[in-house]
Amino acid sequence: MSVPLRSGLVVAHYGRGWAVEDEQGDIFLCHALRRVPVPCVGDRVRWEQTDPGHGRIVEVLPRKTLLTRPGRGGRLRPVAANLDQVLIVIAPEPPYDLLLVDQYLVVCENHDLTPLIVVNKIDLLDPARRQRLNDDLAPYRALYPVLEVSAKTGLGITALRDALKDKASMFAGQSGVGKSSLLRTLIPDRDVRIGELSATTRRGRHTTTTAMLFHLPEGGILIDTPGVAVFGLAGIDFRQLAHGYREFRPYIPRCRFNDCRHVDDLGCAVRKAVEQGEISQARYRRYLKLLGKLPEIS
Ligand SMILES: Nc1nc2c(ncn2[C@@H]2O[C@H](COP(=O)(O)OP(=O)(O)OP(=O)(O)O)[C@@H](O)[C@H]2O)c(=O)[nH]1
Ligand SMILES: [Mg+2]
Ligand SMILES: [Zn+2]
Repeated sequence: MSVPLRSGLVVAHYGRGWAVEDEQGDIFLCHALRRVPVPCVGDRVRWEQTDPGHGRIVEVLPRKTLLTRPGRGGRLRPVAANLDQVLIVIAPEPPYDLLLVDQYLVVCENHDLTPLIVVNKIDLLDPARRQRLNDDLAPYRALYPVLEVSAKTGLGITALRDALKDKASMFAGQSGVGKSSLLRTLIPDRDVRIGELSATTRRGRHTTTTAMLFHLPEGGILIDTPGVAVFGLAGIDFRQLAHGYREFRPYIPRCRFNDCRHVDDLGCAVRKAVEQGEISQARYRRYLKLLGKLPEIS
């Protein structure tokens, strides 16, 4: 006798299993049939119960978007599915790395994900740091929403809440920028504790060790991730890299050669725009650095 399949949402991934939430909000620890694509957080699945609290995923429903990262043997591993937007979190402490920010932005631009830049720990800004932050972020403010917040004082949290409402969002950013702290200001305490309990491992107490999905009280979902460069530039070629620098786009069709890499190529309109101050030099320098990191043949 076959058991009817149930609908579920993958809310976490542990070593060998996935936590699947059913329509009542109950969680089941599941494994996946070998023939299904490797599930990830945010996946809508069809599954069947095998034992109390346990089950097996038999189908992963088609994904609206899929974020991947490099895995073992050069293969891409799924990170999160069905996202609308990525919140790239930086803070005055630990010092931010704009190359990493650009890398996240390039990935978002090439995966149909809306990026938002969130500057947390704004309470730590003294006038000198404020000046530096403003200078650094000027090219970004012209391209993307930038939200300034403090998980500690609550500053800017209402605007953040509004930006998340009814969307599927994920945090990305270095360890220690305050992603989990922000999550705690947005989600009822009870839900966060349950999530953390089920993610308990032998590693650091506060550091997030696995991507985990939470429901926002106002509607929408938010995925907290561990603070590592989760996506890298896997699967991005030089054209996608340039496309990921949004401000380059109007110039790219005007380059003389259609395989222009915008370095020292003859008749490069992007480079000319940099020289004429129409494109930020700092962003262009970071583009060159990331270009240098791509595999030779791309
Ligand atoms: N001053 C200040 N400290 C903050 C703020 N937000 C978080 N912190 C502190 O920053 C530290 C790291 O916060 P977490 O929320 O664990 O950072 P995370 O980004 O989740 O780190 P990982 O899970 O390792 O990726 C903690 O000691 C927090 O108390 C803030 O707005 N202001
Ligand atoms: Mg965390
Ligand atoms: Zn060019």
